[in-house]
Amino acid sequence: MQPLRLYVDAQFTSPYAMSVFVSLHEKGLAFDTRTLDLDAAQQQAKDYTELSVTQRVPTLLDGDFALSESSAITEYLEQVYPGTPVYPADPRQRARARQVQAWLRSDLLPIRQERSTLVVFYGAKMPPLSPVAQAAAHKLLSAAQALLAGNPAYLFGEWSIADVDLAVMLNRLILNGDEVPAELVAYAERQWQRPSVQAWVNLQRPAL
Ligand SMILES: N[C@@H](CCC(=O)N[C@@H](CS)C(=O)NCC(=O)O)C(=O)O
Repeated sequence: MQPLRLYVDAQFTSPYAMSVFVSLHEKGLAFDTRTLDLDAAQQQAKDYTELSVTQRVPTLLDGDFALSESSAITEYLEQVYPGTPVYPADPRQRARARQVQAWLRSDLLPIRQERSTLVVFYGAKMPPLSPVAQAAAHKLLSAAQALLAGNPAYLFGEWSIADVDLAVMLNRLILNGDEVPAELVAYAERQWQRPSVQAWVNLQRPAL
C-alpha cells in the first residue's frame, strides 16, 4: 500500500501543517513529508495546484485522494484510520473540539499577525502587542481559562488534537514573553512535551 504523504511548509512553521503532522504521529500512521518553499511560491506550482485547489499547506495525499484544510484532514484521518483517536468520542465533546479548532483558525487574527509562529519555532521576538492585539489576547486567555476551568490536564478529559492547536496559539504569546496566567503556561508546556509535538518542534529547520 502507498504510504500517506503530507505536504508542509519548508520552515515547518505552519500551525496547520503541524496539527496534521501530530495527528498522523498520534495515529501511528506511516507517512512521508514533502516540503514547499512558500516564499518561493512553490504552492502555486502547477503540480501542487492540481492537488490543492487552495494552494496552501497542509495537503494530505492518501493514494489518489488529495485533501487540504487541516481540520478537514484530521477529521478524514479520524474516520478512515480510527485506531488511535485524536478527537473525543463523546459527540458533544467532539463538537466542542471542532469548535475550538474552527475558532482558532478563524478568529484572533491580530495575534496571528503580531505573533507569527516564527516566535514559536524560531525563537523570534516581536514588539509589544498593539491595542487590537491586546484585546485579542485578552479574549484568547479568558476563553482558554473558561475552557480549562479547574485546570484539567486536557480540554476534554483525554488528550485531543484541539489541545495542540490551543497550545500553539498560547505559545505565540508565552514564548514571546507576553503575560499569560501560570496555569495556562503549565497547560501549554504539558502539550509541548508530548512526543508527537516534540517530533514537529525538533524538525531540522533551514536558517532564515
Ligand atoms: N485553513 C487552512 C490554513 C492553511 C494556511 O493558511 N496555510 C499557510 C501556511 S500557515 C499557507 O499555505 N500559505 C501559503 C499562501 O497563502 O500562499 C488550514 O487549516 O489548513
